[in-house]
Amino acid sequence: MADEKTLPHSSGPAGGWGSLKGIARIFGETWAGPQTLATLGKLNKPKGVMCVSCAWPKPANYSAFEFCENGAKATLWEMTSARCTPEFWDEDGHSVTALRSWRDHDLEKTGRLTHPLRYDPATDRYRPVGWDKAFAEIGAELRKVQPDEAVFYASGHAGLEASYLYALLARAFGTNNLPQSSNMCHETTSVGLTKVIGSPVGTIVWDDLRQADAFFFFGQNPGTNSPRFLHPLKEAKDRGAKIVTFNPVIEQGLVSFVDPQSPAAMLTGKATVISDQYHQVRAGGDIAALLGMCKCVVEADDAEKAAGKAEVIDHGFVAQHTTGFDVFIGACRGADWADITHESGLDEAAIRAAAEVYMKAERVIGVYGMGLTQHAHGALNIAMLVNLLLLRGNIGRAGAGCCPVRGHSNVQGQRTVGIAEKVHLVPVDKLKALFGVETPAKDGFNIVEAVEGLFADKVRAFVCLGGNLLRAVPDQERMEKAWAAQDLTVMVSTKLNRSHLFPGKVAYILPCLGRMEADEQAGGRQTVTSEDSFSMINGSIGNRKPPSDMLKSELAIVAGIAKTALAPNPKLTWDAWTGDYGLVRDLIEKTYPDDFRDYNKRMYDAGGFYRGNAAHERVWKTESGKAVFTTPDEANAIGFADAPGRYRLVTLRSNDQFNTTIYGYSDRFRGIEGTRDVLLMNPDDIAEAALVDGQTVRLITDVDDGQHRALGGLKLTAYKLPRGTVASYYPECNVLVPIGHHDQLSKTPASKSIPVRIEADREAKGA
Ligand SMILES: Nc1nc2c(c(=O)[nH]1)N[C@H]1C(S)=C(S)[C@@H](COP(=O)(O)OP(=O)(O)OC[C@H]3O[C@@H](n4cnc5c(=O)[nH]c(N)nc54)[C@H](O)[C@@H]3O)O[C@H]1N2
Ligand SMILES: Nc1nc2c(c(=O)[nH]1)N[C@H]1C(S)=C(S)[C@@H](COP(=O)(O)OP(=O)(O)OC[C@H]3O[C@@H](n4cnc5c(=O)[nH]c(N)nc54)[C@H](O)[C@@H]3O)O[C@H]1N2
Ligand SMILES: [Mo]
Repeated sequence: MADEKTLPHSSGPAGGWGSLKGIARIFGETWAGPQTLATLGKLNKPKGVMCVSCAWPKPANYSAFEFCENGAKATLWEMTSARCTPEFWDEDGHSVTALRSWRDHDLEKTGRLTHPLRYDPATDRYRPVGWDKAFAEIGAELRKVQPDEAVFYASGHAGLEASYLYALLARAFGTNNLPQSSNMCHETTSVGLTKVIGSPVGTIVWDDLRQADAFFFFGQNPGTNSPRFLHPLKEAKDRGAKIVTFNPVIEQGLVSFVDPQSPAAMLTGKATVISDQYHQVRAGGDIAALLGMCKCVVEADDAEKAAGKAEVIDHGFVAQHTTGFDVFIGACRGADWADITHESGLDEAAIRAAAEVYMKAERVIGVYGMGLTQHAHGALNIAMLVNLLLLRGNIGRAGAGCCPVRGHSNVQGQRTVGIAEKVHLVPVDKLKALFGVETPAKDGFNIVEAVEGLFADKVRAFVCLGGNLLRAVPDQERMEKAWAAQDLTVMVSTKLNRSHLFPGKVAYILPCLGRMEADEQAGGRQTVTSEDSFSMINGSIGNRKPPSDMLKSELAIVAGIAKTALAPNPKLTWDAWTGDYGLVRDLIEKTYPDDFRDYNKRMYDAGGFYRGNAAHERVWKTESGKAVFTTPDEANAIGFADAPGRYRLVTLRSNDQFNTTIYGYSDRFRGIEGTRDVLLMNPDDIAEAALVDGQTVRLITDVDDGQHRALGGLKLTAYKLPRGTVASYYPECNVLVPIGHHDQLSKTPASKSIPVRIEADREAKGA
């Protein structure tokens, strides 16, 4: 192994002064104005604004500044003083085709969109258009296609009110084609976790964090993606809890943290060590690592019982609450350490050490993210983590449970209120009774099916409530061609992005208010609500002056489209709903009475109100009515065979991005500065492949399906990674992901292990 000191590394702990510098740089670049500080001060507090970044919960006992480095960046990025006005399209070099060579960062940096825009094929530019004209044409175009030829996508951002109406619009139009960003993300949880514990969402709440004795992190990166999580983790460490991490990449937020809200810590620079153990598992190796840990628990239980001592497995819980136990522990006993260590890339002692922490802890929380969900056998990854938790009854009791950390600020909530492609998730009878709307009997498309539908010419119209779908999905190059062949594309957006640059035959960009902005309607200033990772519902009131007086709220845009696309129905009172979102909340409460009791009254409760979760109460809404032990039928999660020269590519988020929104080129926690065009690789792998650190390489997808997928211009960078695992950034790598490479159960694209080959890139500049 090369000298570790020469490898890129973090410039310091997570949080600390580095995070303040990160915020200050975006502040300088966007010049969001001095009022910004007042807005930041209101973030995530009752009657304030709920952060537009991630879905991490808001504590009831909030501190003076209840935001993090990346929440502040997202806020400043949205509040930028830059404007992308209609004049932008008059400038030289600003044709739609020319803009395709722009970087994601530069497209969004043009600022907030100010006017509704219609694509003009004659000049290859977008031109301003009035709202009424836009709605009239969008409605007319939608009515020309068959209901199932239209798709209504949502990125997990819009509030519960707009989302509920969006789902209603699609169903009244005649389709369940309601894919959502979570189809690329935690769909594995929605399907996989439901299969084993009957819950599509996490089971823990804020109090559980305070009581847990140990946290096990699998493939979730709090330092970058949910930084406010670091505060309860620091508190946990201060009271002696243990943290064990499994991740192929050393992520600084899981190594150490300086609380930027603590003057003492900031002045002394005293960092809290986060992970007591850090295991660099191979990409896709968690099934084996978890099997090894379970094996240790089963063996320890056998030994203690033989010695007449207390049991290690919670047999009372297992007997009362679970199925599949006997077969599963048989598989644990029979598992071979040579296989476990080969597949996980970890040695036996490391796995035994992790199991020791697990067995000593009274209350354990299992945390996970994209490192488990975005694999060909992602659902099995989740089932294996659940196996470990179930062995000692670590679900549905105080201080214990399963914690999938969700993505967008309302991604979970959109699913709760009906943005779902599967009919069995829809309260069909309620929609009929309330609106006379018949839900179509056929399941709609998820993302993978919608993309396949585009390739097969079965999708003719696409409406996007937020997001940057063309940049986020697999097989990006094929997708761009298919996308532009549609009859209609409609994007409800705040900023310009690559998805706008492949307009359909009729194409609109509809600019909307951000959550920070005052949303004034006939009934006065409106509140929107969202649901976080702990199933808490919070109200959010924007107070900033909108960047243009031409903007409409997301809800008003949904209503505008509905009024022209749907046949008149006196029960669909779009204007009244637009005037008063409280009426929409009443409808949500009527549709989902158990979840949203006293919705309008409780939405400003400190920390939000709890929607409840059956698994949290040990009620298992699975087929058998029990929690399920799953015996693994796969040795790893990758879904392809290993072969010489074939690597497992992990696609990463940097600390300077929110999904396809690229704030800048500083991934300071990983020591990568000034570029995103890198391929991280173990130094011994570099040597074995006869490559050289620093040279320019090209990745080729190693799948034999008749498609050629390649990405060049990447600077090879020696990095501390497990052998055979390489890493590069998302979304740049999406040209490499085959649409058919996804979780077997949920169809979540397998973005965390893509089979690739690596070649020297002789075409690249400077190669
Ligand atoms: N600032 C910021 N915040 C965000 C986002 C953002 O882009 N920027 N995105 C939001 C969204 S939509 C989401 S879904 C979440 C995503 O948040 P996360 O779930 O944290 O997602 P990633 O950063 O993609 O990947 C998580 C980790 O998985 C690890 N990993 C990769 N493969 C494996 C594996 O096989 N096993 C294990 N154990 N680990 C593996 C990676 O090294 C990485 O550290 O964050 C949300 N919050
Ligand atoms: N290879 C690879 N691919 C991935 C992933 C990965 O880890 N690796 N992660 C996947 C995941 S987890 C996700 S969630 C998807 C993300 O996919 P998307 O959700 O589709 O993408 P975002 O980048 O979040 O969308 C950014 C755009 O949203 C718009 N926007 C921002 N704020 C608002 C708002 O308030 N309202 C509206 N209407 N629009 C707004 C802006 O125009 C901005 O350009 O990508 C997935 N793709
Ligand atoms: Mo996500």
